[in-house]
Amino acid sequence: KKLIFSGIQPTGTFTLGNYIGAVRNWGALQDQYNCIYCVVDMHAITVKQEPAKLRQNTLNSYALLMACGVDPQKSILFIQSHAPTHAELNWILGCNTQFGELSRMTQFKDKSQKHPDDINAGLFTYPTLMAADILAYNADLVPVGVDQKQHLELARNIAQRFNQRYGEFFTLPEPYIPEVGAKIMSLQEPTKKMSKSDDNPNACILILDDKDTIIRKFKRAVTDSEAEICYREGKDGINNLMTIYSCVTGKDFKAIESEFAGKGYGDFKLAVGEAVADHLEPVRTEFARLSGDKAYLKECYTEGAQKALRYSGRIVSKAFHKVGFVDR
Ligand code: AQP
Repeated sequence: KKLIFSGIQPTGTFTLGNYIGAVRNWGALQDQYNCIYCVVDMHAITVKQEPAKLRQNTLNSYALLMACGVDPQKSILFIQSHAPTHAELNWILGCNTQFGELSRMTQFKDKSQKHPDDINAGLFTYPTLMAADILAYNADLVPVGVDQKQHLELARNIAQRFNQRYGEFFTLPEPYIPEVGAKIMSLQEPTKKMSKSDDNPNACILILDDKDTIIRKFKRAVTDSEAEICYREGKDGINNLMTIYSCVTGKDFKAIESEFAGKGYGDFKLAVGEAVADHLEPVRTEFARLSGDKAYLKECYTEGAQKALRYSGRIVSKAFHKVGFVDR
């Protein structure tokens, strides 16, 4: 079986973008692949976090992944900082990454523009830690949204460089990007991706939003001045709503176009809102149940960390040996 690795930052509640582009696929892949998933708290501190909130968000994200279908009995599900192997391998990989490569990363450029008062070294080397997350397990496939494609390509380049320098060792990971929904856009600025850290609360649907909130946000979604519901270049707002509707109902664009032929944007937005809210209802219910059971969650993440450490420990020790460190 091929090995899958992916992670998500505990920077807040997941958005509908995180859910459709990445997380909901994680559960679906468990039967076909060996899966390792983690809450990447170390990545989260590349932008300022309030400690108590980060801890809470990390535990909530862990429970939320389970509520979205990740089963800790089938997959290894853990918290990144619990496996120090990631930080250890990060150092080795950082020494095999060029300053120029990191400077070209669009996420670094975007985030340093957004936080000009805190362009820290961790933000700059974020992609080497992400490469370490993946390479520490020699993962074959990495399910991500389109925005992470560039980081994944860098991870492949770093792995390749290491292999050339020290001999074949790391597997070159492939991105696993969904055909529809790999980039869900902001409801307020549909040319920008939907993001957890958007300042405008109407721009993103959080997967724990209640039904009324979800419907209200969709009603306010920015569209265009036409009146036709169809998927066409230039209709960014409608295209995004159609993508979302398609992802939660399974209907294709043709079917959606005929369903709403002759109807107005108001009707369509309401239908999308209701479909999303109904789709997310079981996630909200399961999250409420799980987050109340702290002891069980702790048992799951402790066991997850042990398995992750055992797995990555073997690979990282070999990488240390390859670069010429004395065996411990
Ligand atoms: N809008 C999106 N559409 C599809 N996929 C998305 N992902 C993120 N936004 C969208 C995918 O979700 C996974 C986890 O993302 P992350 O939390 O690790 O980092 P991110 O990409 O930085 O997500 P956010 O929501 O934009 O968070 P902030 O605002 O904190 O930076 C990834 O696989 C990502 O591709």
